[in-house]
Amino acid sequence: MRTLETPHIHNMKTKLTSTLEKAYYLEPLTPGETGFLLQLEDEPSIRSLFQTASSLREKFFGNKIFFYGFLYTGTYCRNNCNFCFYRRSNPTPHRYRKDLNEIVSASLELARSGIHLIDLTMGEDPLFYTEEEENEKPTFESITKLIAAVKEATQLPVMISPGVVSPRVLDSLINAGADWYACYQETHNPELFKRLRLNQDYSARLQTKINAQQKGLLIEEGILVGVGENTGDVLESIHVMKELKADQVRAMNFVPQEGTPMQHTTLPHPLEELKITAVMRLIFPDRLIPASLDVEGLKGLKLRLDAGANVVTSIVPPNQGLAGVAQWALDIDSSRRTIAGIIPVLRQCNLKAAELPGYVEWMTNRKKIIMNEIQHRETTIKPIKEVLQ
Ligand code: SAM
Ligand code: MD0
Ligand code: SF4
Repeated sequence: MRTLETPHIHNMKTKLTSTLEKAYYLEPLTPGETGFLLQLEDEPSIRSLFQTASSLREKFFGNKIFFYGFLYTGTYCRNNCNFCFYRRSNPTPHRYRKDLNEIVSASLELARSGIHLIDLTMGEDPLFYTEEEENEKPTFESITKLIAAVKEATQLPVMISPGVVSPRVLDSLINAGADWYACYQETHNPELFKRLRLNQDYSARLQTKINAQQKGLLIEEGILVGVGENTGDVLESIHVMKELKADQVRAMNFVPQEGTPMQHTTLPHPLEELKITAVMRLIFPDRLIPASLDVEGLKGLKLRLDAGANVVTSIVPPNQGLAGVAQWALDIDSSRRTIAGIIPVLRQCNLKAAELPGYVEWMTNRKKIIMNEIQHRETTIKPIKEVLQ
């Protein structure tokens, strides 16, 4: 039979099939193979990548999806990250500090709607640090009280995203009942980091995650996509995430923000985040990988689930003056960032909401695995170049 397929296309297809097969049977991929997948451009190949990612999710998690409620408790920040709407120098955002009662009642609303975890996220509010330095009061007291109150009211797992904090603060967060520490490096290229997170210390940020993990918190690591990285940088990030043994890993496409130095940056192609998400599922088949509503809202959910994500994040209760991060308003007050909004999309994907005990059981098992693994780990993470030598 005659075929129009050139030898080059034929080789590509063979390479794709064998790489995806390897991943499906849980054989580790080389950086070359991972880079090849990240650079796929034609639709049929990307579709095959997504199918393998979804099959791996099914292998490890069945058809069950987890839900995270998101509460941006305060939008004041001492930092000046170039990509962030809430950077100190931006006069545009509405700044607020929600009080304990408001957050507890929003948490209860989320809990009643059926979410599995409450993510308490905040800017690095200058008030937290003034307390620490000037009064030597128990640091981050307002946050620890908030964690304890939310836990008591909802009995749900709590994730906390306070930015870089000291070991002493981590201890207080744990004592208050935090289960997860989320802190995204954005990139694992220290030069690019410097340009994104102005005047912040690359190593201190990474070290806080290692400290949190050693103290028994589950950790989330993430990258920002479309901020000047290349495929090598993404490979480096995947390598560090592997070494770090992060329990939840994510990629989010950059959303340019009004009033920031990066407001005119060209938008990344929507497929970029999705390809990285799918590749993460291949490399980290047993981990949690978010489909965030904070980038494209509800309309972007199906594709993220198709790419192998298994947690819907950034579910925000409507009409309470609570903001998103990358999308401060999108789909919030129209009640589309809710479980009721999500369920029809899940149905289209043949997926279902997990039960809470299933989520708690995953966390318990993962804690056991990680405690065992990190006992035998070196405390410094070497760049991929050194590992490959
Ligand atoms: N202030 C804490 C910190 O920086 O770790 C926690 C909140 S921070 C706003 C959470 C994450 O949102 C950032 O690490 C970044 O990955 C993501 N993010 C912020 N601005 C974004 C944007 N414009 N587009 C996409 N993601 C963004
Ligand atoms: C999200 N807006 O899940 C949230 C945020 C912080 N832990 C998470 C980036 O998309
Ligand atoms: Fe502050 Fe976090 Fe935004 Fe950076 S990303 S400016 S630390 S809120």
